[in-house]
Amino acid sequence: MYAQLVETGVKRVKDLAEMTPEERAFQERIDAEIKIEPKNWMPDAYRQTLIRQISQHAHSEIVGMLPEGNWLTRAPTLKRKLQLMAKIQDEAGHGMYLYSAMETLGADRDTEIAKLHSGRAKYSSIFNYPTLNWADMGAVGWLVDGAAIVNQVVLQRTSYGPYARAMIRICKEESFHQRQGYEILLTMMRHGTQAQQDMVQDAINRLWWPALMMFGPSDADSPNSAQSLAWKIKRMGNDELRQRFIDQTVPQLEFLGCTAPDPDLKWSAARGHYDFGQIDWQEFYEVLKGNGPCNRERITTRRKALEDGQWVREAAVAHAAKRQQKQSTA
Ligand code: FAQ
Repeated sequence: MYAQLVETGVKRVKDLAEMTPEERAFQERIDAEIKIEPKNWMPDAYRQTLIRQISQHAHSEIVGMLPEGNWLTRAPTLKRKLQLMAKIQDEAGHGMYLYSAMETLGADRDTEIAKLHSGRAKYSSIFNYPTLNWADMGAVGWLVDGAAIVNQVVLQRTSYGPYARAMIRICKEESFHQRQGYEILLTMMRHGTQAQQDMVQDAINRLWWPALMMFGPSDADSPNSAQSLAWKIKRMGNDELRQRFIDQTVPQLEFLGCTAPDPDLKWSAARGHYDFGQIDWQEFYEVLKGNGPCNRERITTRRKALEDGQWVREAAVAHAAKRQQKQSTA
């Protein structure tokens, strides 16, 4: 995969002979599958790539709470409400582990969050789509967390130690999220009315393609993949992961009794994979530019949350300072 990308010249990656002794020792450590830890020497571009990816990942977890938070007051039963609340709280926790992992690289949390709020930092495109009915809570869990797991299971082996370790815990929780989502849909399909079954199909129709976009542009168009694969930040390319997700998901789709909004989706015995249709990359890049259905709403909500919480942060700092003063005079 990595060799293919380098050959296609997507982005030229230095070979060992061109590296400085420090860079060579670093690459050899990575090639030997030894994790890079915060105090180890690392090329600045490796550090910057990780800060970019981990901060985007953290922002995605935090912004990702919003489409589901929208449904907390309308969950159909107490049990569903508790599950949804637990899931959303898990996502907040994921954001916190990831911001902490990012800080081990010397990045400042407030600075990175300010970039999100000013529209300069990216977060996953999927969270710029609305959640219109209760079946969307099932489809988000099944498709969005499902896609997130496929991507994150391989990130458990990423070369940077704190990121890899955060992923282990996150994957365990994402797997519960995926199952609760699928179970919502299965219940609606098996025991629901025709209207509820239609809601499931409608949710899948709207979220199917955006879920496939979560894996990022095709490797041939990805500016970061070749170097990130060489540094083993990424362990598999975007296309390979997308294909893996489709192959795992289609049998679950069939078991639900639903269809995908893709007339080209069919099993290819020759490839041993499902073939699928063209992704609308124009839509993807428009969402990245801030022109998705909910981009403005999401950022406005996050900014308001920061402003509304200002007095709590100030009170916590004042309380800590007072306690410290008491302790030092005791
Ligand atoms: N959305 O060269 P590549 C979740 C950007 S967590 C927005 O391929 P890279 C849990 C990319 O940043 C979901 N931007 O980039 C949950 C780059 O921009 P830049 C988040 C995207 O980094 C569930 C440019 O396009 N997961 O869902 C997207 O090597 C339910 C070129 O792309 C992660 O973040 C996109 N979909 O590969 C929470 C996993 N795709 O910075 C709540 C970790 C690409 O050069 C509810 N991240 N871009 O200007 C990764 O694995 C990678 O960063 C990729 C992108 C694969 C996302």
